[in-house]
Amino acid sequence: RAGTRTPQIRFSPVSEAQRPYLERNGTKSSARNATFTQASFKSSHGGVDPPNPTRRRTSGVHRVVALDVTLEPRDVRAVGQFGHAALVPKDKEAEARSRWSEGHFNVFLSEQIPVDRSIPDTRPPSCAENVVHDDLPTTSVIFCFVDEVWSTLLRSVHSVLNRSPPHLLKEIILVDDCSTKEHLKEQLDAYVSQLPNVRIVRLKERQGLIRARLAGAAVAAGDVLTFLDSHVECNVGWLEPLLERVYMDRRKVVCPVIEVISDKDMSYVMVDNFQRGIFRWPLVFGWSTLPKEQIRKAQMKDSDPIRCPVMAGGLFSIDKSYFYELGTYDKGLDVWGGENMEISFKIWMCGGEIEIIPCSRVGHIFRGENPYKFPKDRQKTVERNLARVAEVWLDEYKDLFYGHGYVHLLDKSAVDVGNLTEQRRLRERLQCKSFRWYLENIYPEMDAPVVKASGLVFNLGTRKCLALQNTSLSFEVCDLNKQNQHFNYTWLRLVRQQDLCLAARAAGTSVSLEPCDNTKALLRWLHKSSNKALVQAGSLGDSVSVKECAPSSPFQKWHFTHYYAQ
Ligand code: UD2
Ligand code: MN
Repeated sequence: RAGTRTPQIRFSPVSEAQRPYLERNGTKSSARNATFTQASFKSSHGGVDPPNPTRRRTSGVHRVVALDVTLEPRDVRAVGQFGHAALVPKDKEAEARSRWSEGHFNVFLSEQIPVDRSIPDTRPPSCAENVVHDDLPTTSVIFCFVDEVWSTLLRSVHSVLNRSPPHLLKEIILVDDCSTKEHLKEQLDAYVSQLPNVRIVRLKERQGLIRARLAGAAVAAGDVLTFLDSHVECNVGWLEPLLERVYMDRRKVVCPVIEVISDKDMSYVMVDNFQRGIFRWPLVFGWSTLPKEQIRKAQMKDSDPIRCPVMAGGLFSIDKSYFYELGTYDKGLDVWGGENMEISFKIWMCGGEIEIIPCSRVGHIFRGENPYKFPKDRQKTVERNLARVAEVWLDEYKDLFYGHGYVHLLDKSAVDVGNLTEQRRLRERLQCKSFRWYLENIYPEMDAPVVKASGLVFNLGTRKCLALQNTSLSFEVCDLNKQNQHFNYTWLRLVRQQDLCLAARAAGTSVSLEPCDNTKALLRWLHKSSNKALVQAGSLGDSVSVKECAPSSPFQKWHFTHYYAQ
């Protein structure tokens, strides 16, 4: 049975291979002998004090070990060696194309490239001055995967084995999230049994990446958990700088710079400096360059840690006990998506920090599509995850999330976001700060007005303003000093004064006032001339009643005093 043959490992066991390398180059011994004063420590750590000696017994420090057995690759002429682009031979193009969908990247080429290929050391030169402590915590590296391409999975594992100091690598845990190809399970078992400290956890049912990671964490023995996607290549010296930050403060959650392994030619591509993880509405992750002003003010070097409002999600190290203290992930998140927002908000709002460490670099294959199946509808799954995050963490800002295209999620009869009691209780127990605090302190560049418009609501026909008298609506001479003329126009398009909102029952009736309720469509008023929508929502007429839309009528035209967003 050809399909079940165990692939041969073509290199010597890693720990053996590393030892001669270390002795040959003397890296380890000279590093250990180096001594550093407090002052020199501070200057090489971006002004950060050394760890508190009363809290930890601190030993010396050493320069990051540039451990990499692949620096002298077995086969210098191999396809994709040194992270170079690989080329599909003309006569294999059809095959390469047809195999693309197995992983949504060039699976054919991945198989040609050695699982232990060498890649360029892309660390900024100033990383050479960085030092780390001799007694760093150990880590368990957790890869969860479902139907991952074999060659890529192995390359990920080997990159960790080949480029991590063995004494810091407690183990590698592979969590198989119920992959569907049976014969690959046997193959993987056989292959892995020959590798040092690599174990497999098999899930009986598909759990999704969130709960799969938790299954890995549950059996991890290291001090620190390091999560990685299953199609990565860890670069030279990637691990120590991450562990160093966690060692300095266990509430630091740290990410390597995520570089790009091309999905087309498998080349290793370096990314720009000073990139940080951010989000845009409605909770969409993105990258953005640090504001220049900030770089200049802080006199930042390209090797200094970068504070990140949110993490990409896939690659990070976190102190294990801190991960549990934070309540890990929301276990109600399914399959894929949103968990990076959840853990990011939780970390910042509950006293932690997220950093990208430029001296730690890991390549990742960014794929255009998920190569695995979603048990339920993909879009609905991701939306539901995000709604859970918004409901627990966003406070009054959740209107921005729903208002940016997710209004339909408010229809509780159509969408079941599940029970959130436990998550809300956790937030209370940890005494986490507000989302407003997070925006003001961690991500002040984010444009997040809580309402779209506010102030007086001026009517162009009557040249008067809306006013609330007792519980009915009337026109009054505009007066900024009168609180009963002040309204908000919310992200969900409600016109609201405190708890009362304007309602459009039916054409021909007067506008009624009802308790505000984001789920009620008849409370939504659209501004600007989107005719179709206007007709649906009705409009305010001259006696504050609802009429058919007449776009040219000044009595149907309104202005708020302030507009914060379109
Ligand atoms: C990014 C993250 C990813 C995750 C995701 C949002 C990076 C580089 N990647 O998407 O880690 O945070 O955003 O959720 O930051 N997997 C399972 N079971 C599943 C689905 C996925 O084990 O049901 C595995 C998958 O094999 C892979 C990992 O989870 O190893 C992440 O999935 P992805 O690579 O499809 O996510 P990606 O990189 O598009
Ligand atoms: Mn990925």
